[in-house]
Amino acid sequence: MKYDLTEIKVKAGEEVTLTLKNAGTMAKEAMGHNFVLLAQGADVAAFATEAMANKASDYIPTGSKAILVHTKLLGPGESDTITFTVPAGEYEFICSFPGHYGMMRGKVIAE
Ligand SMILES: [Cu+2]
Repeated sequence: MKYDLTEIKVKAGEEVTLTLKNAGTMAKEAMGHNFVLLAQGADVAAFATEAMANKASDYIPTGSKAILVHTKLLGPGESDTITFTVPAGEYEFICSFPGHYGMMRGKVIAE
């Protein structure tokens, strides 16, 4: 239960393509994973708590201002590709599946 990268360096202002693949074998309901990139200054713990209450939308609180971009919630062997562009700075990312963000988190560093 971890990302293979915990620090992702990107170029500020340039489009980034990111693919998340769930290399696990457990069912999505028990061990789904996603990648949620949070706005600068977002309260990670508060966001994760809010996300936990949003099972119906795969733990993505719809309309949350804390979310810059996110992948789908992935089951074993599934993958999803997203693109995003961010200004220079550091951005935290987490997996918003309940109980995962303590282990599954990292930073996107744009420079
Ligand atoms: Cu996860």
